[in-house]
This record gives sequence, structure tokens and C-alpha cells, in this order.
Amino acid sequence: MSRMVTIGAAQVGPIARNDSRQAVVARLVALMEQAAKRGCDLVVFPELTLTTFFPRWFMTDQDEIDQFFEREMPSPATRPLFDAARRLGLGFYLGYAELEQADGKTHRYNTTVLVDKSGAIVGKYRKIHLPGHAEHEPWRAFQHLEKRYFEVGNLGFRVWRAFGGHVGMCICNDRRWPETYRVMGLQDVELVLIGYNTPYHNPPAPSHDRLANFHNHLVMQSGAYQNATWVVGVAKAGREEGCDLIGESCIIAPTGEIVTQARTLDDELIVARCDLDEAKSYKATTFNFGLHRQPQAYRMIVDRMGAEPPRG
Ligand code: ING
Repeated sequence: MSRMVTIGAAQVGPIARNDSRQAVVARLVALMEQAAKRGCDLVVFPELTLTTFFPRWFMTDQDEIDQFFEREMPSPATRPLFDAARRLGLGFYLGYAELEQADGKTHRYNTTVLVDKSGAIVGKYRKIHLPGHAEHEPWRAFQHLEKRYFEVGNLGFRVWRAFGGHVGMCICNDRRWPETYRVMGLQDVELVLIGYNTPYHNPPAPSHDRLANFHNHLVMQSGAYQNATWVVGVAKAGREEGCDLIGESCIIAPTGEIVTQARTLDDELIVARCDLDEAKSYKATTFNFGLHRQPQAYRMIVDRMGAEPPRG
């Protein structure tokens, strides 16, 4: 038995601060048209794909900040993506900054939507692990103010029936935390979609820079293997407003193997035919959660936030 889904990872190169939504959407539609020609069922775009990665700047004017957010999805500027999905018979994962008016308050999230081949939104995720800092830290070569500009996501890590399988979503820094994959693994996820914007340089820990690409693949390959799921990681890549972002977008099998990987730092589509049933042998044996896991031994993972060293 093989449930095949052909997946396109659509890496996106630098987006300038003053690039219009229309110009960016045109690039994304071009990648969708390439994907359709290569028989894709689903295209995965990066995190915050409609604009430059604006958390790299300290801003105080809320109107200036909110220019990077979408108040509706689709909007007139993003509607061409949904039209292309329907026209091409192609679903997509799209990362964007979401501004929501709810219970009389304005909420701002780092969000992704999962859109099916009819152009309907079938799932939404709001980023839970927000890295960086909330206040201006001028010592840094660039800021990473996700804790300032976004609220922690309130939708949890969910898995949806879509594209013939069980599809989950997360965003960027989420991929570094094993809990992310395991919560979806416990929902029998078969395909995890992840967009990211990852600078080579991490100002608080420059000694880590040389390992940026290694760590990127390490965490996604581990997540794939340890939860018997496909993982698609897609970069916003290249030198964006003077900040070098890693690329190496990739599609990873449940075996943990990288099946295909991007080789540029620009708009680049990579494609793989993925058999969702390839995970079955792992789910039935090594990672048969129902047979092998011991939740009573894991309570600390939920009860304790920060590490506490042993007493004595
Ligand atoms: N970016 C980075 C990421 O987790 C980061 C933040 C960079 C964390 C380097 C640790 C080291 O890939 C986002 N947007 O989360």
C-alpha cells in the first residue's frame, strides 16, 4: 500500500523591506506554477513569506509595525495564491504575520495556514515557541524581536486530515523543540510542514554560527525519525536587508534521511514524491508509542518549565 503525495518545498530568497505584497505574491505564484508542472499536490512556503523578516528591527510606531501584518486571509493582495491553488489543483502552506481583532482586542501572531486544492483554508497554526527578546538590545548586529511583535500562539499543535494523510504544521523555532513533534506524533502525524527564517549569526552565541546549517537539519531529521513522519523544512534564504539567512530547505523521510535539498539561497523549488505509508514500519515497531512509551515517567516535561539542578 502506498499513499503518494508529491510535495514541493518552495524556498524563497530575500524579500526587501519595501517589496510590495503584489511583487512577493507574483514570485510565490511563479513557484506554484513550477510546482504544478512538476506534478505537486502541495507547496510549502517559508515562515512570514509575504514580507521581509521585520522582527530584525526595533520599531515603536504601531502603524509602522502593523504594515507587516495581514488583517484578512485571503486579502486582495493574497487572493492570487488561492486562485492559483484552485486553477492548478495545488494546496499550499503559507506563513504570514496575522493581525486579529477578537474580544475587543487586537492580537498579533506569527501564523501559517494550510490551504487545500480547492483553495479552502483547512488549518491554521500560530507560532508557540517565540525566540529572541522583547526589548531593544542595541548591542546586537540585528534584533530578533518576535517576543515583542507576536503573542504566543493559542491554537496548540494540531494535525489535520488533508492530502490523503495526517498533516501538521509548526514554524521555525518550534522545530528546535522535541515537544513540538511529539505532540503531533501523538496525533499520528505523517507529514510536518515547517517554514523558517534563520540568520546564520546568533548574536548572543556567535560560537554557534558555524553550526547553523547542521543544527537546522539535525533537529528536523531527529523530529522526523523519532516520530515516524515526513518533515518539510522551507527557508526564507539569502542576504535579506543585510542579514544572511540560511537556506538548505529540505524534504526529510520518516527514516530521517534528507530526500532532497535546496542548493541556492534564492527562490528555488525542490520536489519529492512522498509515500505516507513509508512511516508504517516505524510506527509499528521502534516508535510504536502505544506499546513502548511510559508517560508516568515523563511528568516533569509538562510540570517543570526551566531546568532545576539536583540538590545536595
Ligand atoms: N528564527 C530562528 C530559529 O529558531 C534562532 C531563531 C536562530 C534560534 C538561531 C536559535 C539559533 O531558527 C526564528 N524565526 O525562529
